[in-house]
Amino acid sequence: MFEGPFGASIVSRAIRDELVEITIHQLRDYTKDRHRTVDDTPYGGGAGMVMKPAPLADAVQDLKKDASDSGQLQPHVILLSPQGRRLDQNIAKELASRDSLILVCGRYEGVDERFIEALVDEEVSIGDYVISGGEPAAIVLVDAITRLIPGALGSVDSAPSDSFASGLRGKLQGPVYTRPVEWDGREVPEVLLSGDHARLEKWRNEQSDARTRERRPDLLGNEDHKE
Ligand code: 4GY
Repeated sequence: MFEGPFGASIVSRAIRDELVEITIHQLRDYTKDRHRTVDDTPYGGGAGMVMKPAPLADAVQDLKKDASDSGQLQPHVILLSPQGRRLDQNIAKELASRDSLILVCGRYEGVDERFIEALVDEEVSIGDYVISGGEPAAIVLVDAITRLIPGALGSVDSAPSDSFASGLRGKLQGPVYTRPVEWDGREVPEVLLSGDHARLEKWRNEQSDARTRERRPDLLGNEDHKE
């Protein structure tokens, strides 16, 4: 599941350039029984299966020990789950500032609560919907974090929200256009061709405001995006 997303574009370049290091671990490698069991039926009944605490705990403890043995800081342990703190750009920034993370991906109906209590530092959600496992959520989180690591974005990929001058500061981006100047009877707004920098900046800001008011009024009037 990770090969594609981590093998392409910004994340793969960041790995190549040693700006990030990502290792994948198979939970079944931390089981001790012949069938490599990672799940079991829920106590109290109910549909589906629950992830056993021991393989998860052994995996996390093993990775923490690796960190200690190599003189690194203790990793911050995150479980991707809909019960977590909702991911936004501020949380991505906060996590990007950490030395290392262990992202735990659950499956089935859930993860035994005792593992969460004992070893998970926080739960993070990528949104209010259910997906079949934590892996796609981990991929989203890794992408959001990697983009924030200095040097990870090439000159072609810009970081508008990093710039105070032209940054979006918690608002939506307005419309963008490229060539040709007329397509399918539709024209590029004249201001973009004018070369008038002050007018352009003002227009972009107005477009951004209007779109945010219309589509995401919840983003206006909260200061959460400010540093
Ligand atoms: N939404 N945000 C999410 C998710 C799958 C059962 C725990 C989400 O982050 N993760 O839906 N994850 C569940 C599946 C075990 C993870």
